[in-house]
This record gives sequence, structure tokens and C-alpha cells, in this order.
Amino acid sequence: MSPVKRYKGNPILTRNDVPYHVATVHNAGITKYGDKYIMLFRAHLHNGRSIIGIAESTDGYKFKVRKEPFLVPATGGIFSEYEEYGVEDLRICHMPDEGYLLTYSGYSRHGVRIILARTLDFISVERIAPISQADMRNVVIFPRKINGQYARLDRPHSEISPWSVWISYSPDLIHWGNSKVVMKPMTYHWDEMKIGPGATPVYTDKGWLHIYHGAFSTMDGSVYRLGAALHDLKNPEKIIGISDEWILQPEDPWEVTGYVHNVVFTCGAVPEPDGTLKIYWGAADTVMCAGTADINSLVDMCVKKSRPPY
Ligand code: BMA
Repeated sequence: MSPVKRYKGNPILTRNDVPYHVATVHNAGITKYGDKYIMLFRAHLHNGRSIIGIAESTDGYKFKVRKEPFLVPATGGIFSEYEEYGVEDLRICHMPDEGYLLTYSGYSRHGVRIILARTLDFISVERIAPISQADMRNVVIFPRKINGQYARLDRPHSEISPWSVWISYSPDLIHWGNSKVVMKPMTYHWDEMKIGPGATPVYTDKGWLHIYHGAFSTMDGSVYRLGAALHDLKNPEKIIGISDEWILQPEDPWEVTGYVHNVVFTCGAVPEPDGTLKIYWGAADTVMCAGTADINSLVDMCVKKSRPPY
């Protein structure tokens, strides 16, 4: 049985909830902001390119979409060159001293790279810098400095060391280095084709809990599932354990069928004071869903029956 209990009212957000013309609502970053939950979701426009919309909720399930999108491709300067084809799959990292850090994929004729932006109020947004070269996606920043440095997980596109999760460090959030591979797809396993960082890692007293995605190639296309990994608190490049079993797979009709079928893909999860984790996922690249899992149970899955990092 899946450790993730699906919310009964899924899907929680669809294009019908959006007051402007979009084809999908998926792959949303999530955070708590004051007494609200804020969701920054990806939406395909009817030209096939993506923008980021914003929705708010008081209970984490019933969201209201604001009238205007939150982030659309930049129209001037360096950012416009790298966001020409759209902005996608945004993650939110809250750090008390930094505000809300946003990392998203900028697509352009030069490929895909990650842009860092920041907001303090979810009204205005300041782009800070592109923080990767081309062919990088899925950047999640750890919400605490580690040994005096910022740390992030990311996922280069590569057929040689196929689609693996790496870690990098930075003194200033802009310049990143000291990169190391931490986790790779596992042959003949549910995540054998590619893996990538999912939600912003969650602090637990046993380690950083990271919900990631893994893809498996079938005769009918690939299946995207979610898994859990536990990273050492002081040295997150050390993995304590990775659950051998996935934690969520496409099962509901809107997860199995849609714009891209058989996809559950997360960009955000919110830890709650009662020890549960609200996990949010894009289903079939078409709608947003939510569910809860017990944080300790996810940690146990990582530790008790663990697959090697590579
Ligand atoms: C990945 C990304 C995600 C998407 C997923 C399934 O490669 O493009 O944005 O949700 O594929 O289509």
C-alpha cells in the first residue's frame, strides 16, 4: 500500500480554476506563507509554452487562483534570452534570512537552464541570476545553510552518466561548485531510466528527507513515480538510505490519462506540525493533486529497505 494517502478531493486544481486561458495546471512549487499556502503552478498556454500562475489556500487543499499569472518569460535583458520558450517547474525554498527563493527552468533556443529569483511577499518577484549552464533542470535548494554554505541538488541531462542527482555548494547562491554525484538511476528498478530532485528537502532529526521522481521506460512510454531518499544532515552528499520501493505511482484516472499519461511529478511538499508531509504532484502534466504521508514512515522506508545510491 502506498504510504501517501491521496486527498479525497483530488484533483485539487485544474485549468477550469484558472481565470485566464491555459491548457494545463501542474508541477507546482508550494510553501507556507503566514497563515496561507501558496502554490506557484506551471501552466501551458495554448501556444505550447509555459508560464507560472499563483494560487492561495488556507487549508492546503482548496486553492484560489489569482487573476494574473505570477511569472511570465522576461521581456528584457539576459533573462529574456534564456526564458524565450517559457518558464517551468518552479521550486520554492524558504530561508528566514533570504526570503522565498525560487528556482525554475528557463527554456530558450539555447536549451534549458535554471534561473534563481526571489520574492518576499508573493506579489513582486526579483530575478537574481541564471545559476546553471544549459542542460540542467530540477534545482532544489536546501532550506538551511550547511557548514556555512548554501547547498542544492540538481540533475544534468546526460546519456553518459544517465540523468542522475548531483549536489553543489555556494557561498552566495549565485556561484556554485564543488559538484558531486550523489545518486543514480538503478538498473532494472522502477527508477532505472532517470531520476531528478523533486520537492525542496525537508529537515527531520534523522536527516534531510528528499522526495524525488524516477522514470521507467515501457513499451507504452515512460512511467513517472515518486521515491524518497534520506541525506545526512551535516553532510548531505552522504545518503543514509533510499527507499527501494516507490512511494507513489500513477493510479487515479487523472494520473494515468492526460496530456502526458502515467505521470506523478512533484515540485513541492509542506511538513506539518503534526508530523505529516503534504505532498503535491502534477498528474499527467494536466492537473494538480495532493496527499499526505507520515514523515517518520517515509524515513523508515529509506532506512529499513534501502537501495544503493549507485
Ligand atoms: C519531465 C519534465 C516534467 C514533466 C515530465 C513528464 O521530463 O518535462 O516537467 O512533468 O517530464 O512529462
